[in-house]
Amino acid sequence: MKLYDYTRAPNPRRVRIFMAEKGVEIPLETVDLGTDAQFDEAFTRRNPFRTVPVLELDDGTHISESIAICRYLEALYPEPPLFGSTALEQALVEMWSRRAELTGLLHAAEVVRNSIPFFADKALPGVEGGSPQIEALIERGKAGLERFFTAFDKQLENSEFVAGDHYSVADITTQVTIEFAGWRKIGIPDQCKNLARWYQQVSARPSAKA
Ligand SMILES: N[C@@H](CCC(=O)N[C@@H](CS)C(=O)NCC(=O)O)C(=O)O
Repeated sequence: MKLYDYTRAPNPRRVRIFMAEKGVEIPLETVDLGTDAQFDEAFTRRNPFRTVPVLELDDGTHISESIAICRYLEALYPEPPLFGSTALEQALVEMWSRRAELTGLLHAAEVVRNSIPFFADKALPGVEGGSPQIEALIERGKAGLERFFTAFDKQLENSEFVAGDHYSVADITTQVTIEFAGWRKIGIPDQCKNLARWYQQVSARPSAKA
């Protein structure tokens, strides 16, 4: 197996953290997004959506989408379970993972991709040219992130981890979302003490270095 990766990018980081939590090592190959290597013909054959991460299997199969890759690794390496164990845990992990992606990561991407000059005309990932930045989306993304911080802070008031008592893939997406928002100096609001406590805790895990 081989993972097509780009160190700075948030989505490949989700998979690297997941691998570190599992204690799984997979060779990494960098796709340099800084020089638009995702648009190369060879990489486009691996993932027509032209995004990283992509997991290449030994039989030549390619799996993209961070959560699909994590699910595959979960099936191969079930311990420790990061998608929940019981039916209820699995449903709660799914619920909070989707909330982290849809109400967190997507808004962070809205802010970052519509404001950094490097993404001018590349505001959508994997789309080569013709996707201009839209200034209004920066404000909409910031408002979305405020709602995300507040909602996740509330959840963490009585819960050690995002989806309950156990660390899970929902924690990983939430952690990476906060890091990504930090690219534009958007931090956890002062009043979100539970979220700050949790963030300190997950950032101290060895997997945070992945
Ligand atoms: N939904 C995809 C998103 C993948 C994605 O957007 N990856 C970014 C890096 S974080 C990318 O490859 N961007 C390519 C580009 O900017 O053109 C996933 O979960 O893996």
